[in-house]
Amino acid sequence: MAILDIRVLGDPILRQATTPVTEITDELQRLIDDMFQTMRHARGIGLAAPQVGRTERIAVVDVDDDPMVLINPEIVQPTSAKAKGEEGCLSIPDIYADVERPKGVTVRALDRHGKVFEVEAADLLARCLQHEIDHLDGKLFLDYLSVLKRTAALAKWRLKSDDYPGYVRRVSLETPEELDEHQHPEEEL
Ligand code: GNR
Ligand code: NI
Repeated sequence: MAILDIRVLGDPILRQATTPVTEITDELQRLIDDMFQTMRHARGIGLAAPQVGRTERIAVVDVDDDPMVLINPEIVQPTSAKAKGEEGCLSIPDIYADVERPKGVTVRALDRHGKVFEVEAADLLARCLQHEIDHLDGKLFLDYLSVLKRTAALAKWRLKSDDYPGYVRRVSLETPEELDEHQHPEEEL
């Protein structure tokens, strides 16, 4: 297994739509294992393939110790009820903001064996699933912010982005302290 480099805001791969998976190869199984290892090392609750430089429509999530592989996921039904909650992204370290989204979603996907499943989720899991599916469509949580808040977030990011030459975040080299830093939201945008 391997801890993969994480692409950060500015890398064009984060804005590309992904390609649906047609065959689950051994190589994809290894990618999935590496994505879990990378997500855990970086202390994230989800990770989408473009964040590790891949264009396949694959994401992993782990909310409340329930690891889930999502291949070709789609939202089949959002709830009409909305909820606001704080989001961060491993590809935009140290930037946090409130995002309003459907409070619940039903997602259909293939598991790592290619078997179709549906998951009905609410609250944090629903938020995480929507965040990951957005990544697979080239979308980032910043896209939901008001112009004012997005501008503030981008100004803050511009200062941090010097730490990630080539839009690469080498999480394998980050110390536990540095990783924890990214877990502590500072001021609200
Ligand atoms: O670790 C993460 N936490 C998180 C918090 C609120 C909403 C979404 C997320 S996903 C994020 C990891 C990540 O960037 N996944 O793409
Ligand atoms: Ni993200």
